[in-house]
Amino acid sequence: MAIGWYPGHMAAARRKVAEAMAEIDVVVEVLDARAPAASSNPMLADLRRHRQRPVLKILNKADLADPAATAAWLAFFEAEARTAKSGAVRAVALSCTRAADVARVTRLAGALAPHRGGMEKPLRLLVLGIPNVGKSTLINGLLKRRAASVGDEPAVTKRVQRYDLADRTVLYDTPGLMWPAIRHASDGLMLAASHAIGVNAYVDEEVATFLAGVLLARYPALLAARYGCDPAGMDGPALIAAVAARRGLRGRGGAHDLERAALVLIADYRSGALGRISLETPATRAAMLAAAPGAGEAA
Ligand SMILES: Nc1nc2c(ncn2[C@@H]2O[C@H](COP(=O)(O)OP(=O)(O)OP(=O)(O)O)[C@@H](O)[C@H]2O)c(=O)[nH]1
Ligand SMILES: [Mg+2]
Repeated sequence: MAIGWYPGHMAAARRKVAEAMAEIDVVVEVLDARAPAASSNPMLADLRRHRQRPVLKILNKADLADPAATAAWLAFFEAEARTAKSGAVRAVALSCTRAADVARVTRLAGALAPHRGGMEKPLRLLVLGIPNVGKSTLINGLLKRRAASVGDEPAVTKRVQRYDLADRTVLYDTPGLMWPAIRHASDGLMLAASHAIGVNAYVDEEVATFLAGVLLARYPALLAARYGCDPAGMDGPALIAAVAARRGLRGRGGAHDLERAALVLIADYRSGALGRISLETPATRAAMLAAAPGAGEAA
């Protein structure tokens, strides 16, 4: 079943974001470094292009992502930026939970709007992205206080909120936004695995089976280290059964509790307990798009 999640507060927030777009200088789009393309909201890209605003793309949670994949994504976005027709694009990998990383953001964003940032013309930044990627964490880091609510679940922020930074910068925090229809099923699964989607909009075992497939293909050594299993020849369901066996997860009648094992696998990915993992690279994405029905995707 394809994953879709577009609750009512998001439709309302989309209108507010469209209004704010008219009054800001730079979009700061927070992406999930573990799935930078899947976490790029095409609806936000359209809003930005409509107003021709420059964008600083932050590949956030870089501490959880595979550094080699992140380097490949930065090169990919840099190449894309050279052909951008809709305002300047810069990409940077950060961890917004780290003060030193956050400290770089104002300067990077300011460089995209060199005419702004004085007493008369404050630099106005609109922080956008899908749910739970760290937008409010970034806002709090910039403000150096806990002004915005933060929490490890999607849709914590429900309204667009303005904050004034002392050094002549205006920040807008926004609710995490999804879009009405996710085009590629694997994108929905990556977003659910990465905790961007409300729990009622997906089935844990489906997400875990997809995640298991990615991990078996790309990170078998991390699986062997964490679960003491030999991943060679396993498929997704077999890995989930192996997790259940390893953790002694049994249901009534003594059978493996695959539902709890699915939750363990997802939690171990989300927390970084499995290691540093990226769910997609520019190469896996290109292969996915080439194989997709009606192949081709607007950049
Ligand atoms: N490991 C890691 N966790 C992070 C990072 N940045 C944010 N987080 C965590 O991600 C979770 C979500 O952070 P928020 O700042 O609430 O995310 P948000 O984008 O504002 O989410 P919504 O308001 O729900 O759209 C929190 O548990 C943060 O601590 C990071 O760089 N690394
Ligand atoms: Mg928030």
